Amino acid sequence: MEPVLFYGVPHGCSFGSLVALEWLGQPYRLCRIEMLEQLWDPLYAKVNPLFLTPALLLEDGEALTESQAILQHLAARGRAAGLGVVQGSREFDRLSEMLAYLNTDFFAAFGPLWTLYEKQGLGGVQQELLRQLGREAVEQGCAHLDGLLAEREWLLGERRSLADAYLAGLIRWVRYHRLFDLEEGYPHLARHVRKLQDDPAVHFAEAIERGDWPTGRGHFKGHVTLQELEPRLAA
Ligand SMILES: N[C@@H](CCC(=O)N[C@@H](CS)C(=O)NCC(=O)O)C(=O)O
Repeated sequence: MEPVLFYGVPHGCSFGSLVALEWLGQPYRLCRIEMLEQLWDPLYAKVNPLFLTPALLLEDGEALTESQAILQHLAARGRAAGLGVVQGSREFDRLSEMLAYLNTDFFAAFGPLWTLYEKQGLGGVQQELLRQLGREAVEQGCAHLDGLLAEREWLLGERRSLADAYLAGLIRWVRYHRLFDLEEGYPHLARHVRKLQDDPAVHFAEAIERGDWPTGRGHFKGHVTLQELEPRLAA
């Protein structure tokens, strides 16, 4: 069977891997994980014992976890789609560098805001502090990305890479947490986000998250449940 991406809803960072699969243009399936469910199916431990999404089930039944590893893996498969990078090349290093930045510093900037979203019973001062810490960290990240995009069409230069796909997922959290309008302080980043939002793969990923069943470019072969996948999961 084709590789299967386990993607999480709502608002998962797996969005970037969904976009990447559409850009790649090779057959794949999806398995939907409702992240707000109190107890995830214990079977998911065979996919990721940390109970996090995304994860990519490979053809041989091994699961690959961590967005950065999944996106690097997809990039290695993506030569025909113009997304491939050869390990050891400067392009590969730049992709690793950008994915690492997005997956650590930029992702973590939203941490206080997710804590605020998830934790019950916080006092007003605690809530205010978390919001302020999150907002400041995200502002810093957006300023960095805006500076890069002032001189480039895409995050890595003149052509798109899977770092842009990953950013398409994370940057939605600015609006979700009602932080600020990108158009006001970060015009280059805002331009980039508008371009990504017009991308058919981004429309496809949004439709998948909403629960519609779009066809995409024809490489998406449908959903499969965790139970259906059980015989394929490595022990
Ligand atoms: N380092 C991991 C982090 C993955 C992660 O935090 N995933 C979140 C969604 S963005 C998740 O699955 N959360 C499940 C939960 O909070 O229960 C990666 O980059 O893939």
